[in-house]
Amino acid sequence: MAAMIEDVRARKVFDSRGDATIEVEVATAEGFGIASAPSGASRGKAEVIAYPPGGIEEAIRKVEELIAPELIGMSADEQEEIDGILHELDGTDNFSNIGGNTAYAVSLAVADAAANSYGMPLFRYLGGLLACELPYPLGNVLGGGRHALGKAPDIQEFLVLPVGAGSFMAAAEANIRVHKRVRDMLLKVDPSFTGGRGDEGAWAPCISNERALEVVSKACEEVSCEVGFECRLGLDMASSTLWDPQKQQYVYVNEGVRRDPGEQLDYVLGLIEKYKLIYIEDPFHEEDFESFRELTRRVKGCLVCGDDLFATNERRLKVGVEMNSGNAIIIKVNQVGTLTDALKTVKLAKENNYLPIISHRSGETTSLHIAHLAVGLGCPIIKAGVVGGERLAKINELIYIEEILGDRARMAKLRI
Ligand code: 2PG
Ligand code: MG
Repeated sequence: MAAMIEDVRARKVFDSRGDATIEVEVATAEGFGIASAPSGASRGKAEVIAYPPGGIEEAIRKVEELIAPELIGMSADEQEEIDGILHELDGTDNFSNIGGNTAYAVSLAVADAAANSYGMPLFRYLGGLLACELPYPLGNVLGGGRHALGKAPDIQEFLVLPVGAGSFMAAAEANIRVHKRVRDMLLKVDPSFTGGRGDEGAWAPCISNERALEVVSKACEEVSCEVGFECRLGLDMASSTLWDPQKQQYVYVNEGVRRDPGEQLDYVLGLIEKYKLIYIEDPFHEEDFESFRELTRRVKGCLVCGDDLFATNERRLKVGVEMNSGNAIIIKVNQVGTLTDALKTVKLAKENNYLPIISHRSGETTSLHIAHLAVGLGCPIIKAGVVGGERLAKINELIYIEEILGDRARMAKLRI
């Protein structure tokens, strides 16, 4: 049995913020797999708990003493069973016992090991021979919020989506061009700009939200003309980080503005119209399914995406589907813990015309898995950042996947 699990090990490594994270290695009879967990700075309340009470050390112990003995002797292609065992061993509904990041690293390392044991790239193992569609990269070029310090914008991410690109390579190049153009423009509008960047490699200047929107939208326009296809603007407002539940207001600290839910809706509608936004993520806080529904009803040609709102959780997406809240969903596997859980959410999303967007986290390692998940699971968009080694690891892997798919490679269909 090529994929029979012979050993499972865990260790502490570091992510792009320099924070400790867990890495798991799975050895099989004829291969191996390895995965390390990313981590978020703007985490949703509905996400699973990242680590057990004793932190990473306890997580490592649990992999070696509790999880490894159960998995050894199983086949790494029994993904669903293995993910089920992780749930059983944990015994809670939020992975607070073994840790969601522990579950994530084991689950992904198992999938990685199965693919490797059968001599297949992970995307093909997951998606079969028909998995030939490359995602559009949604790239963070300017940002603030929890991902930066000082007087950077309150809005967490200003993003570019190169919707007209004919190939992944062209799309990646366009995003890099916009990122560079934004820097050149910032040098003119922010005298204090030092070239500082936030956690995901996006520029973090001391300018207002509105000025940032003007800069990025102009950069998108210029680059669109140069490359000959459309690059559009999007935002991740990460609104749960702005929301003050006591006052029932969104607090834009640097801008010095507070907005109640009605004003927030008007503000967001105004931004979508003025800047022709193609994408808006978490425009409202994570419990406000109603405002998501209202916005989705009132806009055309814009993806209204839930990140903290759904937390990659099938149950929460079901609520969204019933209420028509949003039309796109961020998929971050470590928000739910295992690959099987995330697959169920992706399936439900597709059945209900929610566009699934596979996503990195603000704290990343150089793990490549999300590049493979995008193609293997058929996610038409990947949110992976534009520059920085841990971001480009995913982009470069997709360039490689595009190459090995050769003539069969094509860009995903975007129905927006
Ligand atoms: C987000 C992410 C990634 P974090 O809000 O979408 O961009 O941030 O990983 O900090 O949750
Ligand atoms: Mg988000």
